[in-house]
Amino acid sequence: MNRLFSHGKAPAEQQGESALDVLVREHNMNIIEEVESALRNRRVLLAFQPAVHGKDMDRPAFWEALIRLRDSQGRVLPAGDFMPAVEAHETGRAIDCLALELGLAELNAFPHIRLAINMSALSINYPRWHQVLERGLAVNPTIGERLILEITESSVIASPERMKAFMSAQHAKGISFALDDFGAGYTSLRYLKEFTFDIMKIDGSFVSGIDRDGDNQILVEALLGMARKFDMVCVAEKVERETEAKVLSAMGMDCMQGYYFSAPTFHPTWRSEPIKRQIA
Ligand code: G
Ligand code: MN
Repeated sequence: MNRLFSHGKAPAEQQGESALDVLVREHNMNIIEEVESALRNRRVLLAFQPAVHGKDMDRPAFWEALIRLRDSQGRVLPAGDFMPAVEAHETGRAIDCLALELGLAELNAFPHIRLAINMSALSINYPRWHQVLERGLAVNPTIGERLILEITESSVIASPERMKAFMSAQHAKGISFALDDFGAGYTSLRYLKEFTFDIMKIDGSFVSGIDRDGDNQILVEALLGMARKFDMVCVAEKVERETEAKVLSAMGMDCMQGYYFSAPTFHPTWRSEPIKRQIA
C-alpha cells in the first residue's frame, strides 16, 4: 500500500520530508528496482543514431550508441527515463559497464564502424568499467581508435584532476572524447580550456529552429568558433528539419545528428548493408 495514503505519517515524513519528497523518492525507488530487474535479466539493448558529415549528409561520420531498457511489460525505456534516478548509484555504474560491453562487442563484430558510447564521469573510478574496457580493447587492436566516449558536461566536474588523468590514459589508446550537450551546463567554457575533448556536441536547445532563430544562429556560430579554436570536431545535436540542416551545413558544421537524419534504431545499416557505406 502507498504510505502516502495510509493512516498517520510515514516515518520519513516525520523526519521532515514533505509529501512530495516522499513521492519522488518512492518513484525513484521504483525506477531503480525496474532498472535492476532489467539488468539482472539482460533486458538491455543499444539503439544507434548516426552523426552525419555536415557537407555530405548521406554519410555517417560515427554512430552514437544509446542504452535502452525493456521493462517487465516489454516496453522500451530510453535512458532519459531512468538515468537521472540511477546515475549517482551503483546501478548507474552497472549501466555504464553494460553499455560499454555491448558497444565494444559491436565494434569488434563490425570493423568499419565508429561508435560513441555515453558514460558518466562517475564511472572513471569504477574498476569494473576499466576491466570491461581493457578486455574489449585486448580482443581487437583497432577498437580504441573507433571508440568515442561521450561525457555530459554536468557529470565532468566532480574531480577535474582525475578526469584529466583518465582522458590522457585513454587518449594513449586511441580513444576520443566528446563533450555531450555542450552549452547546457553552467561552467561549460572552463571545460574547453581544462580538458582535451576531441568533439564538441552542441546541445539541441541551441539547434532547435536555427533557420528562424537569429539568437541561436549567433550562439551556434560562436560555439563553432570555439570548437575551431580548441581544435575540436563540432557536432550539432537534435537536428529535426531540413531547413535547420541547411543552415548548419552552410555555417560549416562538421557533423549533424538528429531525427531529420535518423531516429535511434535497433536495426543499424551495418548489420544489413554492404561495407562501403559504413566507412566514415
Ligand atoms: O544526452 P544525449 O545527447 O546523449 O541524448 C540523446 C537523446 O536524445 C536520445 O535519447 C535520443 O533519442 C534523443 N534524440 C536524438 N535525436 C533527437 C532529435 O532530433 N530531437 C529530439 N527531441 N531528441 C533526439
Ligand atoms: Mn550523447
